[in-house]
Amino acid sequence: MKRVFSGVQPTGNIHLGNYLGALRQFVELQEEYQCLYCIVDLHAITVPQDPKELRKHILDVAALYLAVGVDPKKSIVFVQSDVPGHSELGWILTCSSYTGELSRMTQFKAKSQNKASAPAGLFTYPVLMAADILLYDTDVVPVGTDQKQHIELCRDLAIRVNNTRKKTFVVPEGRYLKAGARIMSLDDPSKKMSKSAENIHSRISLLDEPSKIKKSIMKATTDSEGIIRFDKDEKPGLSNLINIYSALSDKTIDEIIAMYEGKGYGDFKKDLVEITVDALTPIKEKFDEIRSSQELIDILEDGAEKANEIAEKTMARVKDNFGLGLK
Ligand code: AQP
Repeated sequence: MKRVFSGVQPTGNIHLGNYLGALRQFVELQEEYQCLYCIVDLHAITVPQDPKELRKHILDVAALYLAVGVDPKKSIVFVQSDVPGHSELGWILTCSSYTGELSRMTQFKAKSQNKASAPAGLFTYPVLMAADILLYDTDVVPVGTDQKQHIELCRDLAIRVNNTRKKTFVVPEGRYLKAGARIMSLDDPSKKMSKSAENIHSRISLLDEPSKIKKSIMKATTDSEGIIRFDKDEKPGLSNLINIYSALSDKTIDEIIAMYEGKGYGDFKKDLVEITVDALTPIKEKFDEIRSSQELIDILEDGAEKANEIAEKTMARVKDNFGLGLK
């Protein structure tokens, strides 16, 4: 059975971008692949985190995985720092990477912008992400298109090591959905929707109350033309909302535009609020059921054990091919 790996940082509550770009694929893929879904807490500490908040977010993200439909009987759900192989392989791959290629990563550039000095972890973050993926001989990585450059780096590292040593890694492929692959911020559609953006109305979190969803959508930046049409360059705000509408309703963009011919942005936004609330209400209900249960902890402990079993096999092969340790 081919293998899938993906992860989400526990840096806040999962938003529509994470859901539509990545999580919906998680659920779909577990029917066909052996899936490992990770809460990547080591990535979260590339920027300062309050320890109590971080623990809370780890459990929130884990509960949200289950609430959107990840099934622990089919998929391995675990926390990254519970598997030492991630850090170990991260270091080994750091030694196979170049500072030039890492300094070209757009996410590093964006996150270190306007900082006198950026944390080194932010710089090496894509290498740890490559380690996460390669540790499990992953074939497919379901992510949003914002991660394309990191997936390319992961492939380059795998190919580089395979070409300079014995074949060590499976070279993975990224998997990107058409609708939802890149959801933009509601207040500034030139930026991607993000958990850590300051303005809470820039995003819709999966756990938002209906009144907050309504406020965020009704406030969302559009334009003054007043005609509902899809044009990412001329009308980025409205096009982003149409994209969200399409991803949540399974209607095509053309169908949506035809439905709103002659109607105003107000009508469109009101319907989008309803569609969003309808889609997120069952997720929130399931989340509330699971979040404080012992079952959640048991699932994560069991997941870490299974993930470790796979990781240890890969690490034995990697160490052997690199000549590390005594055997
Ligand atoms: N706006 C987005 N549209 C589509 N997909 C997205 N993803 C993130 N933002 C969007 C996808 O969600 C998965 C998990 O992302 P992550 O939490 O590991 O990190 P991120 O991409 O850095 O997400 P955020 O929300 O922007 O977090 P912060 O603010 O903490 O940096 C990935 O598959 C990603 O592609």
